[in-house]
Amino acid sequence: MTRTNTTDCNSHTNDSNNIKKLKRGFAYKLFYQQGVWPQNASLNDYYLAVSYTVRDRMQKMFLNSIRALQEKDSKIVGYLSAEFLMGPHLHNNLINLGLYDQVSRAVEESGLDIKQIIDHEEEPGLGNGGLGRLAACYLDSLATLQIPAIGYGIRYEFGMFDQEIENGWQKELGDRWLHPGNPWEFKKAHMAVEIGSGGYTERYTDDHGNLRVRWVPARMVKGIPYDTPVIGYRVNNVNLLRLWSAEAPKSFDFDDFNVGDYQGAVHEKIMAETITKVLYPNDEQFRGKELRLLQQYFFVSCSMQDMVRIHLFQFPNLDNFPDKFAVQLNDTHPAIAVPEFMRLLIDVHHYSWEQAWDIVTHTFAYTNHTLLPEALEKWSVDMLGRLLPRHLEIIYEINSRFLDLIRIKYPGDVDVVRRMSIIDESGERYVRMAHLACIGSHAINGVAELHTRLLKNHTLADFHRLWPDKLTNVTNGVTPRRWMVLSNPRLARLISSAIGDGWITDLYKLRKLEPLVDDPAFCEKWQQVKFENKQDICAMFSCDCGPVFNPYALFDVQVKRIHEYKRQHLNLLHIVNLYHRLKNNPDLDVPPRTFIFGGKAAPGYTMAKLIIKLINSVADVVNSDPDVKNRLQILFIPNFNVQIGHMLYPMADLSEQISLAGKEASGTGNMKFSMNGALTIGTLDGANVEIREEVAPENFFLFGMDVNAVEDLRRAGYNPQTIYNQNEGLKAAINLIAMGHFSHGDQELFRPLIDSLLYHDPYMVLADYQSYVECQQKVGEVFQDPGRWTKMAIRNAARMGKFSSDRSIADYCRKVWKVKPLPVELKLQRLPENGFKFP
Ligand code: GL9
Repeated sequence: MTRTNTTDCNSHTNDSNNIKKLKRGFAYKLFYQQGVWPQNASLNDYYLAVSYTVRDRMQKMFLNSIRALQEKDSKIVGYLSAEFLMGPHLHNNLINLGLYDQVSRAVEESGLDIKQIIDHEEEPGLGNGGLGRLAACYLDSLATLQIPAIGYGIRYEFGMFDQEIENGWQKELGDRWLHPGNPWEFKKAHMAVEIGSGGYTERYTDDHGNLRVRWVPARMVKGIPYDTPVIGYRVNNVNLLRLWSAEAPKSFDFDDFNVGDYQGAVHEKIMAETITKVLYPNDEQFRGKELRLLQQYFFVSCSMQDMVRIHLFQFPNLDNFPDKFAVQLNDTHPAIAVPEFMRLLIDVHHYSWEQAWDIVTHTFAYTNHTLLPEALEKWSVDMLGRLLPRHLEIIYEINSRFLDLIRIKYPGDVDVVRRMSIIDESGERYVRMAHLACIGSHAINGVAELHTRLLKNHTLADFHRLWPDKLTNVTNGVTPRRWMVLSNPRLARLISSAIGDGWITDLYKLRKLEPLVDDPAFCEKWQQVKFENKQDICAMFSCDCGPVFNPYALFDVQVKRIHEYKRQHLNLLHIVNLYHRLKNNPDLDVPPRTFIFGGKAAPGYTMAKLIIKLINSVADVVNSDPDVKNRLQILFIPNFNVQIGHMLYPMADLSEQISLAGKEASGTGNMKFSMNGALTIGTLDGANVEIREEVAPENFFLFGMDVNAVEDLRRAGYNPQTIYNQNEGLKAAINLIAMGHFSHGDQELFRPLIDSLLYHDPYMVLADYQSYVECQQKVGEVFQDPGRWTKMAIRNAARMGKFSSDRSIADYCRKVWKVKPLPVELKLQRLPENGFKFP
């Protein structure tokens, strides 16, 4: 597991030698690559010079990794994901390479500030939230566990929008992450592939008299791969993130240009390039947009063609493809890979249907990430047939063969046929992508125990009954490299000084912290770390005008996408209730609290945007009210992203995981908070259930209904108004909002939200309200006993072993992919003195 044969060495002379080389490297890159003198260089120039220098240090490992793959014929994981929310690269690469200290010294000796340079990086926000960030954590663990892998995705020109808050409302701005230049990617123009769309299919007889089908697309675009090396922690393995960008094929320009239609040529070019222009900012709300389907097909076809090419480089045919590649479908976004691979095998490589189906179903596995019915992807049959006529034919054939199987298995049961069909025929006809993914995969998994159970019993119950062994659980995890070592250096240092640094690659070792709850000196240091982390953020937000945050307060944090099922408004109702009580009773014995929110709302999700407005409106009133000064503060941090997450998880005392039970598939923020010593207030939802199991019930603030209670209440007929009428505290809080207390008397502004709560309350906010408020009361009491709180916090962190993405990836390797590590040796150390002799 440790890096072999590197030039890294702890000896002092080697250190100063390396620092000298690094400094020369910066100067060289600045001069030759950026082409500027130091006195004319911008911060961006320095950032690029440092990054290119670091990137060079990775090349040796990268090339050796490729050679190892070619020499030892080992299996590769192809992780297909429409989103990879990688976060900033420079800092992470420094940590994984073990170069952080040396580079920061070299930077410092060059007269620069490493923090400034690291913070300058524009993060690649190529994901919406949990799903995309999970893919990024998995790439880190794959490399660290020395599993050969390629992450395949889309190189969106505009990633997740930047969020600004204007007059309390969310405003979206385009994310121009590529604008300053991306030093981490390599364009591989020579590996371009061609992707078709539209057109028609035709039957023909080949030279051997075989009847075949071919697709004649109406349009072609080129897919260009951009490779970003993904480096493991202190190992030589470097994996690949290969993102595809769409370009018009050259022929377009030339043909049209020659006939004089310059504008037409440009138009075609623009149309082709829109495919990878922008990330859809939808949060679990499916919208059947044509461009989105094109994006999915584009990156999937590029990736499958790429894997086929890699395979045929080594083998004469595709018979043994599933021995060489395990392909994971990260949600249904890449599910079109099933008919696409069938098409490649049958139409291009001339396999029979049965042979092709055998290869396909041994290749793919599918992860489901949501139970929300409104999130399940279903494409209109008409649209899919128009864009991908051959794929629709193949889907029909898959479906017809599958339904034959069902009819044999369940004779006479027409209802099960209707339910399991890939085609939804209840109204306008749709292709259900989850069914396609299930049928085309050899393994299906949910992302937390509870989620998998609900998939088995509800969403995918028919499939589970048909194939009882196919559906398994792999609980999500997050990488402790980024989410502890990088983001919380104070805590990482404290932990390593107490138990050594083995925990970084074996998070179960954190267990060794447990006995230290009885070591007062250690507990005090633990508190000090948390306090300093809180001070950092207070320093950032202190100014003459705005509120100054009190680092002694309880930092109560909810950061995640804004969505009604995540119930940011439940949190708000508690805040308004607390404010109301403090106003009426200044002697109320509660600790000072700072409530922190962060998160983006999908631009078309009106209710989520209104919730943001409400948070900011309540903040305005509360923060400027002298009656609660220093006792109650609210902060909405704009533009929550990976970078801001680095700051927020380490300074939280309390982690809000308050979704309605049965709605959050897993959650991963919940894990990041606990690892960093925050206590959780949460429902029995997603991975909260397992977190509570690990940390023990007495170290977890549980409230609210469980899935059974939710189900019972819904069956019995849920009426939120009854609860409103019977609960004085709740009534007071809702009335304050409804009467315009936070909207300058405007009683209309928040009416849609209030009406939704009073007359529908789809996520049962009111039903869980009292339990939540009482639980928050308990939180406050425990916080007033710092000794007790600290012990609970240490126990939380100590028992987070299970939630390392290393454990998740080890599970996938064993249960799903059947792949083994391939340790990479550094055979090729440096370039030969006299250069290569080219073959
Ligand atoms: C999600 C689930 O909602 C989360 O509960 C889960 O932790 C992650 C990762 O498995 O996947 N599914 C999903 O569509 N999103 C998730 O976060 N949404 C976004 O990524 C915005």
